[in-house]
Amino acid sequence: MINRVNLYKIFRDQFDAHFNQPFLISTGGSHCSYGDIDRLSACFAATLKKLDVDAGDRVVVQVNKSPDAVALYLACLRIGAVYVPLNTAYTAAEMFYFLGDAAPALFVCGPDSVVQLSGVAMQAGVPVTLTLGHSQDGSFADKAQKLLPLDELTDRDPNDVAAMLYTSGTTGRSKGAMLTLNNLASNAVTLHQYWGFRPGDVLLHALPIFHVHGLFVALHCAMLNASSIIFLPKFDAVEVRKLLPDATVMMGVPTFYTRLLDCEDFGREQCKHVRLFVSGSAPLTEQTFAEFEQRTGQKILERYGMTETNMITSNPLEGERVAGTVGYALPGIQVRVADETGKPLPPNTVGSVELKGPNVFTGYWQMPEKTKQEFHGDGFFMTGDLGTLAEDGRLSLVGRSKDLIISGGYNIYPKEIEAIIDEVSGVVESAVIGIPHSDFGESVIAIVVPGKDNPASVASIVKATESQLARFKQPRRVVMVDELPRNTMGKVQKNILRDQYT
Ligand code: MLC
Ligand code: AMP
Repeated sequence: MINRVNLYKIFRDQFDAHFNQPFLISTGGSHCSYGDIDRLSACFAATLKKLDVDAGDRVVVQVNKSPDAVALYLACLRIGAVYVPLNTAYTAAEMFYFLGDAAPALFVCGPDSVVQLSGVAMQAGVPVTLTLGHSQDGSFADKAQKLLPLDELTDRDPNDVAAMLYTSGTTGRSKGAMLTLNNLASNAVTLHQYWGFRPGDVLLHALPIFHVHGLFVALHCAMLNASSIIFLPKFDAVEVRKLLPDATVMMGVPTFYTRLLDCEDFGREQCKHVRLFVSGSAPLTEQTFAEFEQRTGQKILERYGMTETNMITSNPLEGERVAGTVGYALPGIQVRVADETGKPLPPNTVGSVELKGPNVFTGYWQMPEKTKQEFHGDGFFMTGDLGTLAEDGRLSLVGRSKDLIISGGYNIYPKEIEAIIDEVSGVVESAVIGIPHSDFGESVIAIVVPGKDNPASVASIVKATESQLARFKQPRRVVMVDELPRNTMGKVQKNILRDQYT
């Protein structure tokens, strides 16, 4: 018989002897302790129940980073609801898709967007929309204040879904990756141990909490360790430099590290108490790794993960951290580099990176066919990344078979942007590519073929992308050309475009 569990309880069991310990320390120095978050999340759990949210129901959340937002996540875990966080940069058009697809029992948004988004949510069939904070006008937190905390935790099957995170795809349609309690718990426990979390660790947290990196990797490790978190609303190099001396661990995307290196006075002094800098979500260049070591004396630990799988590989805590590699398969996870049939390739041969383990998601929400396509018959999940495995099992990523741009750690799927540009009157076709960018790693540009009669203008294309896409996805340049380069099969040769426009 499978033992039923509650994910919140797994974390609370580790921090309940530390209720007085500061949990989330805000920039001004005020903090919310582990005891405070326990009470607040219990009140939020009561509010969810009062709003008829049950175990298995989805709760879509698009709010700024705050202790209340963390409490709402934990409240969902308490009652077994499925937490669905969304990037705060998404436009109303994007939100309409997510809300319609996720069909949540509740949508929680920010006060600035509620006027616009409550209409969108209603159109998408969402029964209840609320803001989160204490607005004195019936927000989620206001409702919570009037209720007694709900201490009872709802046990669930470890294979039940705990969270759903949207990830775009080669089809251009975002897919909800369903992550189970076991996916999240197993990865959290593994990372906590692998990265040697210890008493007294303080985490500097400047990542957004709507993605795997900031929400699961960072928060879960800290909670399992009853660690304090210096909780910044967003990454700001000046602020981070100021607060780093109080931290022992920082996690970030490569842009965090290049931005710190851009600060002339950044160096050993600010990092003297930090024992671990982790980088992931996008490739860390060998140059950044080397410069960081030279300036601070610290080797950044690079790890590799994905929304569908949480963390897959990591450079070692104690052994050699090699620039340009993402390290070894984490304990309990099998990683292989294979050909298209799933047959493992000899060491140092480029192939498809695939994996199997307790961390691998259970499927895409309401897309069983799509889910099936991403797995081999033997259960290995195809990441869409290309890599090589060295004899000793060290993985290096060398590219991607999926058409994906990663900008500042955000994934951008060209197909989604091309579909919008192709709809503009006077456009024949388009190709969206990523070109190297010193700050974001990659930057989006669109190459467009206008029609001969009544050709589209750059302004009309910019207008269309502005109204429909989050700012980070909008092309930073639109280039008009007569035709796109194609191979003999008629496929657009994006590699030629990348070379030409880099
Ligand atoms: C912001 N902008 C971006 C952007 N972030 N544009 C492209 N790519 C991005 N990532 C836009 C802003 O809207 C703004 O538009 C302009 O770029 C400049 O903004 P900025 O002030 O420089 O950006 P900032 O707000 O500082 O944000 C940059 C950032 C942020 C790198 C700090 O994007 C960030 O926190 N990224 C982390 C993403 C992350 O957590 N990824 C993990 C995914 S999980 P305008 O209008 O001013 O031009 C995953 C799995 C795994 O991948 O392995 O972890
Ligand atoms: P996401 O779908 O947002 O979770 O992004 C996952 C993708 O980010 C992976 O498939 C990789 O392409 C990329 N990624 C994550 N970590 C790294 C890393 N350390 N180096 C290179 N790419 C990475």
